[in-house]
Amino acid sequence: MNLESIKAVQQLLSQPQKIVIVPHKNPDGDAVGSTLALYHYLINRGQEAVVVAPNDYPKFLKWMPGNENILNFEKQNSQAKEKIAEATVVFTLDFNHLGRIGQMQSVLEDLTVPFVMIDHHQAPSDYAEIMYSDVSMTSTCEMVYNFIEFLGDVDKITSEMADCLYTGIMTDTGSFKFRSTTGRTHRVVADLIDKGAENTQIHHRVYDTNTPGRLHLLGCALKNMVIIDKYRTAYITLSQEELDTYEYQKGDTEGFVNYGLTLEGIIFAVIFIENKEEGIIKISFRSIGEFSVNEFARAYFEGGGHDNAAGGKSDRSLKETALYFESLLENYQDQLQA
Ligand SMILES: [Mn+2]
Repeated sequence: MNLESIKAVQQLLSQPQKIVIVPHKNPDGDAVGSTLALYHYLINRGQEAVVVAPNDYPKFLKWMPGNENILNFEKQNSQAKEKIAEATVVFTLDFNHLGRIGQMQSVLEDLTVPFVMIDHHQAPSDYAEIMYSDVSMTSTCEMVYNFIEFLGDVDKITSEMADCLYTGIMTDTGSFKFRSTTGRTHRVVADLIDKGAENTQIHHRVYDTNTPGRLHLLGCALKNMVIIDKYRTAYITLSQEELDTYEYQKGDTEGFVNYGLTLEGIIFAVIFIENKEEGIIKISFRSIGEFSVNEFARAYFEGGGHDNAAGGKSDRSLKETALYFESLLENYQDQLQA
């Protein structure tokens, strides 16, 4: 974050503001953790602040301190709209394009108040007056830690904030193993533990939350896995019928895509999940090393994300999508073949 932006934030926060903090739609651990940590920080500074999430998120994220104060734009629509209408500043966290917030997009686009973006995804759009955008960062949570440090307030990080920030760094780094993880990341995490983050509890609360249905769905997903050794690729399909059979709940397929990468020699893993209600196939891409799934998702599946983790979608049927995907691999044989 450059000096000019830091000064601009300091200027904003030197006055009492009504602040709305927004994560992306289908918020993950990093989105919920970063918005709640910032929420606590701003409240502790004497600001009025509220987190408005575009929609609901999984139960394994609902233990975080301050969770009960998050407004769900879908379920508490009039209350959320009221808060947004009163806002004097909007913080958007863990996304960089207003298309990522679903029905909240048009409401936020109508605002004329300053926006502050804190985000680590590629290709930010230019809706925010103040931008802290850095694709080298593991997570928005690590950036919120930095943001608080830029403002000279690291000593004001409470155990509640530490719990939230730890969660987002942990989930966005696959428990500190993804390429973006640096020595600095570990120093931040170490400091968060010193400040009271309950690391063992957090791992347990986020990861040890399987239902029998989810484990059976995982079994089905693994059985469906197609391995294409030639291109060091593995992909999974899940049909709506299979999801229904195992009483799919929102968030149940989280992390399934990563199983492909646990196979020796596989560097590209994908999951295709049928969504009958939206009439699309939702896709997650993961890679190890140089192969950019961000570029792949952008080129063929109306998506994007990071170099090693991206999302996308398809309007074709599940079967056709998988066949189309397979046909694309030979375009990348120089990168995918061993
Ligand atoms: Mn993130």
